[in-house]
Amino acid sequence: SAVSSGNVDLVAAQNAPWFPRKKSDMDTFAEKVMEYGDELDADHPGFTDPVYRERRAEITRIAKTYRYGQELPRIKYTDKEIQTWGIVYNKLTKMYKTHACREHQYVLPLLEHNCAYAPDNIPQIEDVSRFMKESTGWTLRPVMGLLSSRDFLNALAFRVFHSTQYIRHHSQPLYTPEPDVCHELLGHVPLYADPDFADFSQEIGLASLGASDDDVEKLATIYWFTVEFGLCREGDNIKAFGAGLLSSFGELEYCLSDKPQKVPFDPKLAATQKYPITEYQPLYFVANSFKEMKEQVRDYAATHIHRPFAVRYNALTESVEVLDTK
Ligand code: NLE
Ligand code: FE2
Repeated sequence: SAVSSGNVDLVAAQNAPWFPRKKSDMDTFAEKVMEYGDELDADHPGFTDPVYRERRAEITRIAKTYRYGQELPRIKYTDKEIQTWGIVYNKLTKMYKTHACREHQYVLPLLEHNCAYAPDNIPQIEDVSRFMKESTGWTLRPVMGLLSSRDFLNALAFRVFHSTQYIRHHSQPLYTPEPDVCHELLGHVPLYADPDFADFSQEIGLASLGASDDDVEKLATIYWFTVEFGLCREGDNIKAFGAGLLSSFGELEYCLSDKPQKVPFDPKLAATQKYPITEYQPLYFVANSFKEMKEQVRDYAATHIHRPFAVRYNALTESVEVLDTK
């Protein structure tokens, strides 16, 4: 079978939706951010606060001009922003002891030690990205807001995670429907230092390259029920590993209570499960382990995602190779 990388196109891949082949290709995502949905607009606590809106605009302008290879932008956070972070940080770190999966609990002290995670300091994504790179080869890229599912998932194939840098509105530290710096740094980042979780996430990304819109939506839904809102088994207990849970002290409490429904993780079921985006989840999937989850998603992709070509990531060249399977 033929292999191509970089800009060389194989016939089989020519009719598939475009996808990045190398890390700098993701520069094209920088300005393609989706607007907030109407739903988020109406709900957003900062929507009527002009000071907050101006600050958000300032931070997102910085993300817009970032290009691959540059140092990640450092933000000088205000006292008010640091205060919001502190409230979230103190509440969450207390709850992690009983509610977070063991991998998350293992990594957080390392982040405190290496990346200045603290109640009175919002860590800088440049420092965090360096730590991740040394742990598992993952890196961060700044992003203005929500990317399309396709762009966001495609980046995962390269072990690249898009991170916002602004913070939630101070009036609602408990829960926000949007990603913010608390969500990225406290929810997502610790898990990306875990080797099995790191592999698992990249599997979703690789499956999304050149996939149909319908398949991308299914993969995004699997991502939602694992990376964002996943629970996992630990002996006789259930713990949270989803970033949306680990960054919301409201939902973190709720998800392990007996209010929501919990079912064993099955990618085929998760792929088409409906879910709300602006309130606590009524249903969670419970995985057995990150290793098993990785196998499950790999099998799902092999049997349910139809592409006339295969892809593999070459970590030496940091590019995606396309293999002709015809
Ligand atoms: N609900 C989460 C939080 O409050 O941190 C954010 C979820 C983003 C998908
Ligand atoms: Fe997220």
